[in-house]
Parts: sequence; C-alpha cells; structure tokens
Amino acid sequence: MISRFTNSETLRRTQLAHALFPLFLLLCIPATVVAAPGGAKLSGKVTLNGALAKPKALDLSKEPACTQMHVNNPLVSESLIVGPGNAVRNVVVYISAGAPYPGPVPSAPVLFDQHGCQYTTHVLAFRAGQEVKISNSDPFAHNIHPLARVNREWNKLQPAGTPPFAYSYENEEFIAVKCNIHPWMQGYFAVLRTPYFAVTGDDGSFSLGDLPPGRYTITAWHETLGTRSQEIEINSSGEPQTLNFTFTVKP
Ligand SMILES: [Cu+2]
Repeated sequence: MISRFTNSETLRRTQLAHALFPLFLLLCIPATVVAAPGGAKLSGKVTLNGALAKPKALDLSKEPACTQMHVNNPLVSESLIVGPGNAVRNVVVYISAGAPYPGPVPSAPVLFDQHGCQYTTHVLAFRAGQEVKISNSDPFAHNIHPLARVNREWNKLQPAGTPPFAYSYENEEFIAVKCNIHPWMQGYFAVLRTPYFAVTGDDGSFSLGDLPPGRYTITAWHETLGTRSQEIEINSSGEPQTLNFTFTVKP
C-alpha cells in the first residue's frame, strides 16, 4: 500500500496522535455524578400551613367503564394531597442553582402509565434529554396531551392495546399533562437539567443525596401551591443537613 504522505508528514501526524492520546483517554472516562469528599446528605420535609377542604370525587360519567371501575374507590383530585402531620405529597424539590456538573442523562426511560382512568404517577420528574415511555394499560383509548410551552407541544391517541411510545424533552420545564378524552385526567412532567431532585411521597419527605460542599439554591415546586426557594451552604463536615419547606394555603 502506498502512503499518500511523505515520511515527515507521517512522523508529524504520529507525534500529534501521541500527544492527543492522553486527552482522548480523559474524554473516554464515563462522566458520573460522584459525591465529592467532604460532601453531605441533604434531606427535609414539605408541610402545609392551614386547613384543607376534603377533596371531592371526580365525575367520570363521560366514560362508563371508568365509573364502573371506581364504584367502590372513587377517584379524587390529586391537585393537593396532604397527609398526616400536614405533609404535602407530589412536591418536586431540586437544585435550581449552584448544582455541580449535571452528569450523564440516564439511558433508561422513566415510565408514565395510563391505568384505571388516571395517570398512575401524578407528578413524574425526569431529566431533560431522558426518555419518558408512555403506556396505556386500560381497555379503552386515551389521548395524552402534555401542554408544553417551552418544549414542543404534541398529543397522541393511544387506543387499547397500543404499544408504549417514548419521547424526550430538550428543555427544563414543568409541563401540565391532560387527556383529550377524559377531562378529569391531570398530571405533570417535571423536566429538569439537574440530577439532584426528588418528588415527595405521602410523608412529605425528600432526599437529594450527597452534595459536594458549596452554596446551592434549593427550590420546591407544587402544582397549586407554587414555588419556594431557599439558599443552603453545604460545608465540608460531612454532617447530614436538613432543609424544610412550608407552604401556606392560598386564601
Ligand atoms: Cu384518558
């Protein structure tokens, strides 16, 4: 085989390749979120000030099969769920500023299922660029319609037995999700850049895992209560730190 390069050109290219090899190796190291030494675990709880009216049962009459499914367990609105000790469920708590390197987006999708005439996960948080896999487990059609404003808006009809489909959002956004067939179906996608987030469960608690030392803004978002943000300094003591959020019922 005849080289197209002269000997000196070949030598120069070989030297360049050797010089760049360590850089190439560096770029090949998988980027993972590794807690820096001296970091600390951050956790807390979200509670509500004030009394709430009992949630009303939803009107499912538009789909007789749904009415039938929920004769003994009526569906109620999930727009504000408060548990024992005034703990608030479905609050997204995340680092909104000061976050370390965002880290790689997980290759595994998050799942969002339509089942029993509702979204099985009311608030689903995932990463910008990560796939959300949407399925219909009901014996009738749904038409999912995430009302994105920053990202692209779309809707999709999924008749019974349709295979799941996946979609990923490019930009950070809290997106209301509705069904174009069943007006009571409501949910949210929380699309976040940071890998440091959590959604509160029944006890209102959250954990953001180990954070490297630094100054952060932590934001708590709720679909009807709004947002609250707090600054926190994670020092290098390694002592777990607590940050609580309190929302007040809007008059
Ligand atoms: Cu539906």
